[in-house]
Amino acid sequence: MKIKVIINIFLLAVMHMAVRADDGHDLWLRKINASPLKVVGAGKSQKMAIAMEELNSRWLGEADATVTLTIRPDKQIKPDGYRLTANSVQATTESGILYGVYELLRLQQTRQHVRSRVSNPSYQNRLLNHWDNLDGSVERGYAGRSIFWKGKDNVAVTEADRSLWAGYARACASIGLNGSVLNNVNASPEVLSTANLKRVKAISDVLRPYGIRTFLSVNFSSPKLLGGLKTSDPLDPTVARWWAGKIKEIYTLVPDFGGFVVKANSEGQPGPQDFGRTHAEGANMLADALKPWDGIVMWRAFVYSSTDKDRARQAYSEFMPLDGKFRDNVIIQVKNGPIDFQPREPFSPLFGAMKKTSMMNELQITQEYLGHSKQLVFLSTMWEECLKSDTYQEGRGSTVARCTNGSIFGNKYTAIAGVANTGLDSNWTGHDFAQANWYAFGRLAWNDTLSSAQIADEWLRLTFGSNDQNEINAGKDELWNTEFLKPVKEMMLSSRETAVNYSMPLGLHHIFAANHHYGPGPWYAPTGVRPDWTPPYYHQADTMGIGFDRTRSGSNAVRQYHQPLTSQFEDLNTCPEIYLLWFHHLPWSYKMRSGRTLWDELCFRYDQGVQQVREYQKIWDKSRNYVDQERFLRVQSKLKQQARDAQVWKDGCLLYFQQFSRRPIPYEIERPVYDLSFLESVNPLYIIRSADNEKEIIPNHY
Ligand code: GCV
Repeated sequence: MKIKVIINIFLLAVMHMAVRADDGHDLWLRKINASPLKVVGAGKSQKMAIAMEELNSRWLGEADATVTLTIRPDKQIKPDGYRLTANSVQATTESGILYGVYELLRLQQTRQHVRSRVSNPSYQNRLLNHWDNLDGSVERGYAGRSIFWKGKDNVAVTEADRSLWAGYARACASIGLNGSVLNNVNASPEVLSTANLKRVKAISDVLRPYGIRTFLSVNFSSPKLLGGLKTSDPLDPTVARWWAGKIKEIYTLVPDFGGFVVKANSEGQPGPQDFGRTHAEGANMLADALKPWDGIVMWRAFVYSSTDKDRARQAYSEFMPLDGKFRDNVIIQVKNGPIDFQPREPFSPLFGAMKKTSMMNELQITQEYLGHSKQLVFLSTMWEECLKSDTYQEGRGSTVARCTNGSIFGNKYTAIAGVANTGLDSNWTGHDFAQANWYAFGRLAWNDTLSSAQIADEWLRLTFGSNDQNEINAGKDELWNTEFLKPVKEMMLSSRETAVNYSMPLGLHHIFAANHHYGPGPWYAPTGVRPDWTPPYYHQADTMGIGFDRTRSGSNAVRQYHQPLTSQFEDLNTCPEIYLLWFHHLPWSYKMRSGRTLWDELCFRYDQGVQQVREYQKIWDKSRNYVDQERFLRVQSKLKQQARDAQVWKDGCLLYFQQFSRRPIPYEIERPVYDLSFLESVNPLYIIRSADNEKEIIPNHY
C-alpha cells in the first residue's frame, strides 16, 4: 500500500513537470505525437489535402496502417455523412470524408473502439451565428473583438486574418459544423456594400475547404438605407429587384453562399410590419430571390412588444397564424425558450406547433445570461434538456429535436444555430471551459441524441488528456481518470444547475441587472423604462408571494403547450418544481415537495448554488498536477470570481425578496455578506471584480 502511495506521488511529480504551458489556442486539437500511416484514395482537392494532413499529423492508430478514403454513391449515407471502419472512411462527398476523418481521429484520441457504422448529421445546416459588428465589436461577446471584422477603414485582408479564419474553420469542421453567419442579427445594411462583400468572399474562400458555408444577417431596410430606394416594402417590385440584384452580386463572389438570417420587427429592427406586411410576406420575398441560387432564409421568431402582458406568449401568438404561409426555403429560427436564453426556461411552445413550416432551434453558446466568460457553466446539459423535451405535438416522443430535424415533419431544409462565443482572445472563448460549449454545440448539432456526459468526457480527454503512450503504459492514465477526469467531468455536468441555483432557481427568470445581464438586479425598475425590460415584470414579488402566473387565471400561456403539458404545468401537483415560478405566483408559505416553505426553499437553493461553486474551487485546486500552469491559474482565478459572483447573487436576491417575504433566512444557512443597499447602489453598471470589492464601472452595452 505504502509503495503504491510513493509511486503515485512520484508519478504526479513527473506528470506535473510534463504538462507544458498552454494558451488554449489549439482548443481540442492539441498537437500530438502521431504514428506514421499510408493514405489511399485521397485525390488532390483542397478538402482532401486537409483530410490527409489531419490523418498524418494526428493518427494514433496502428503504426504504418493503410487508411482508405472512398467517395461513392450510397443510399444510407447523406451528403455530409460517412461510413467508418478502423482504417477506412467512405462518403458520398468530400465533406463527408473530412467529417469521417475527424471522427476517426477523435475516437482514437479518446480511446474508444472504432465500430464499423454509418453516421449522418441530425441537421443539414449546423451553424454558428456570430453577433459580430462591422466595427469589430461583438454583441454579447466576452472573448475579445471579432475574428472577422475590424472596422470600415480596415477591410483589407491580411495573412494573419487568413490564418485565424483557417484555425476557426478547422475547429468548426472537426466537430461537424458546416456554416457560419458572419455578422450580427442586429445587422448593419453596410454588410452588403461591395467592399464588405469582398471581405465576405475572402472569408468564405478560407472557410470553404473545411466544408463551412458562409451566411449573412441582413437588415430588412437595406434597399432604402444602402440602395437609396424610397422604400423597403417587400411587395414593391423595385425592392424585390434590388434584393435579386444584390443576391446575384453575392453569389458571383461566393458561389456556395448559404443564405440570410433576418431579425425583423424585433427590438427596434426594421421589418415587413413597418409597411403593413406580415412576417411571411417579408420572408417570402427574400426566399423567392434566393431560390434560384438554392439559398435559404432563416427568419427569427424573437418578437415581443412592450404592450403585451406576457412576453412569453408573443412569438407563438404572432407566428402561429402564419403556419403554412412560408416558402419551403424559409426556416423559422426559434430560441430554445419563449423569452430569451435564460438559465432555465421551458422549451418554446412554437416547436412542433407550426406543422406546415420548417422550424429551427437557436441556442446561445455565448454566456449572456450565464456569467459571460467569467463563470464555468457547461451548457450542454441545458441544450440536451431542451432537445429532449417532449412537445407531444405528434404524440409521445415528439421531442424538440425531432420536431426540427425533419424526422417528424420531413422538412426539406433543416438547421440548428448557436450564437457563437468566439473572439480574438488567444484561447478563442475567454474562459478555457467555454471552449467546451463551442465543442458541445457542434457535437449536438451533428447528433442531437448525444449525452452531455459523453460530450464532456470527450472534450476533457481531448483538451487536457495525454496521448503519450509511455505515460499511458506507466499507469498515469488510471490516475488521471480518477483524480482529474471524474471530478472535473462531474463539476462540468452539474455546473448549469449550480448557476441556476445561485441566480434564478425554481423557475425565476430575467432578474438580471440591466444592459450587461451579468449580476442580479431584481430591484431594477426605473420610471420610464418599459416594464418588460425590468425584472419586477418577471418575478412579480409582493407580500403575497412570488412568480409569474401563466395559468388560466393569469396570462394563460400554459394553453400554448400541447396536452398533457398544459394540464401538467397548470396543476401544482404535477408542475415540475424547476418551472414552478415560471408558471405560478405562489405564497411565500407554499409547501414545497421537500416539506419546506417556498421562502425557505428559495434560500436553500441560492445557498446551495454558492456552496457548489466553493466545491468547484476545491475540485480545481486538486487538479493542479494534471493541468499546465497557464490554464490552471486562469481557471482558478475565474472560479474565485465565480464564487464572489454567486455570493452577490444570493445576497442580492434573498435580501431583496426578504423585503416582501418578511421571513428570516433559515438559520442553518450562511448569512449574507453584502448589504442590499450597497448592491442596489452599484446597479446597474457594476461588476464586483476583485477580492477587495473594487468596483468596475462598465459601459452600457457590455
Ligand atoms: C442580438 C437579447 C440580447 C440582444 C440580442 C437579442 C436577439 O435581447 O440581449 O443583445 O441582440 O437578444 O437575440 O436578437
